[in-house]
Amino acid sequence: MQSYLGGMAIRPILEVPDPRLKTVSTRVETFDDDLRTLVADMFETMYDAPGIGLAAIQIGVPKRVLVIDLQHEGEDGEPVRTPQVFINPEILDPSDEHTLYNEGCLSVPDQYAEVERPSTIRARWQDLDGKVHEEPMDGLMATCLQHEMDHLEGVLFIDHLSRLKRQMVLKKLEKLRKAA
Ligand code: GNR
Ligand code: NI
Repeated sequence: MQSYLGGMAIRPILEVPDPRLKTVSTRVETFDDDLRTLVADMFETMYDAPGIGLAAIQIGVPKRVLVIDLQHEGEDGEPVRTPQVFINPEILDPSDEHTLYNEGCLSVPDQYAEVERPSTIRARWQDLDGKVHEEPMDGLMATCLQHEMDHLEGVLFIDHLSRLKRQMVLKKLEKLRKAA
């Protein structure tokens, strides 16, 4: 018989300047029920936020696990969910061509800035069963996957900005928090 697994949970999202966001996450070696619970919690936390991606370290778990859902509109105008899990992801063949995207991050709430990244990549990753996948990616998916992979190295989108711009973003965030 199936035992009670504890259900999914929305977990608190770490925000700057939490030092845990600078952790380099470690590879997943065991594809077990604990991993499935972590991924379920990550989806619930991401949808609740709401965001289009989440790295495990953003909920304080230093493992190389990402979830992404770019969610598109269906025929009836209702959002259609397209949940995707990336375990131990790698980026291959980043294009020489770069694109700018106005990025945000749940760990740097309500702040946005243009970040330049390779326009297209190939991604390789494992799923919840440990099976390896490889696919080309472009557009928002390429941008989002690179943003999430940065989290696994302890890097935030503001780390791609000039010192001046980064300080401006952090000052604005501080001001918003004081006003709240
Ligand atoms: O919700 C998010 N939106 C977003 C917009 C542009 C580029 C990247 C992202 S990811 C972000 C969620 C998040 O912080 N993931 O780590
Ligand atoms: Ni982020």
